[in-house]
Amino acid sequence: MTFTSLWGRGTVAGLAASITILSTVAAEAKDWRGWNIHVEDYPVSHAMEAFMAEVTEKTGDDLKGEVFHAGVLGSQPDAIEQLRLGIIDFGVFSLGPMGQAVPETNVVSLPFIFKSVPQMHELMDGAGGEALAAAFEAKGIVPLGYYDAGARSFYNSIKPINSPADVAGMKVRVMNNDLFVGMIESMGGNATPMAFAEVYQSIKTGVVDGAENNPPSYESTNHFEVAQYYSLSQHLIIPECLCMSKKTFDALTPEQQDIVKEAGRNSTELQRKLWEEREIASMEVVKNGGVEVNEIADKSEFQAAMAPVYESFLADNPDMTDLVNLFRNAE
Ligand code: BDP
Repeated sequence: MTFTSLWGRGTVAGLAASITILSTVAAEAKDWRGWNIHVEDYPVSHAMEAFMAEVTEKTGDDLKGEVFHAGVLGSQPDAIEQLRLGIIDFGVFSLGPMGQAVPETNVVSLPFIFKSVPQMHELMDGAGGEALAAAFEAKGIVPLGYYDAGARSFYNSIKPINSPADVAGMKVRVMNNDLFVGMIESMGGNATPMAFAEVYQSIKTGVVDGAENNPPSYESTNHFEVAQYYSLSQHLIIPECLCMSKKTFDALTPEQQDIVKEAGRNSTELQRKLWEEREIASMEVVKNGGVEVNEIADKSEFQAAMAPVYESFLADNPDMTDLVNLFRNAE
């Protein structure tokens, strides 16, 4: 007996075979898609690869996936939405742009909220991370660990920045989040929210005068070639999360979930080690590349100038006062 199927004419036996093949494919877990904005040779990238490899190995190849580096799966705000929908299964996200999707995470994007990077780790591994967990979950995101992203400082193509007055009149690129626009405006600068991938050209062509980032990102993107003044204001210490889509996570067995959590912890530990090494290496690269680096020993002028960012944030989000205080008042 013959019949016409979607695939053309065939036999009943052939149809049965096709159905078997289709159902076998459907029963197998789909390959995970990992989103990463950074180039392949970067602490985040190596740690994400290690995470996926550990999960695959410990689940006996049941869970497999690929990390897509260099933002090829889309910009960060888009990728966060895709993570929530389960189109992207995991990724490493700065909590800067995360604030648009999970507003509570905005507290870590307040300038100078952390006293130091070690304090950031302590808080995110403990009370701070716990306080944000439910907010993430409500938005369909499961944080598995907090990576290091050091401290962000200003760089530009015009002059060294020593005080907030030096930022006045400058066109500064910021990540997508109104908080950062407010931060630049509080110093009299003009903020331009823009995707990471567009910053190099924008500085080169004078669309913006500069931006702000940590040493590894300043170096790995070659922004230092077009913005040769790096002023160590260290105004933002923003953690990054290794995050999974709740859709993907919830579909796992309890054993698989444990493996994923453990791999998340291990990859976080690895990333923090790689980060320390890369920060030092990146500073060497930019200095050798002709960058003029200036320290800003006393940051109190910057702290004072950015105080209005807190005021307007608390005025807009009175319900987050306790959360802000939890971070701000921590020792
Ligand atoms: C880097 C972060 C990355 C951000 C980028 C930016 O690791 O997630 O997208 O800064 O400035 O430090 O956009």
